[in-house]
Amino acid sequence: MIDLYYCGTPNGLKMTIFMAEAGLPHRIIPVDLGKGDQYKPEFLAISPNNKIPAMVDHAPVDGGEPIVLFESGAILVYLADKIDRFLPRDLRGRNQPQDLR
Ligand SMILES: N[C@@H](CCC(=O)N[C@@H](CS)C(=O)NCC(=O)O)C(=O)O
Repeated sequence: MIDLYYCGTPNGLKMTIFMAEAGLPHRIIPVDLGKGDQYKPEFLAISPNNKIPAMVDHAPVDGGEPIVLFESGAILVYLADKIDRFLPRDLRGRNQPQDLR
């Protein structure tokens, strides 16, 4: 299971859109930015820059200890890699714009 530390801001919504597209089971852990939840020690232990989104993957593909990540870009790359979708493996597919015509 993936714990997603979330608030309904654009950076939070990136995550829920990705989760829906990927069909990844996850649990939302609400972080109320208006109330200052992002400064609580338990959240800072996961996201030291006091920002959402952050996540804990309790079932990483290597079967090892949970993976803790913050920063939306890093999380998106991690999740795409985890499910082997949305992120081409080859150098040019991954780094050059695709012709979508
Ligand atoms: N570069 C970060 C930006 C994250 C970010 O700015 N998160 C905002 C909400 S959209 C936040 O948590 N702000 C709380 C704060 O700065 O106290 C990312 O892409 O994840």
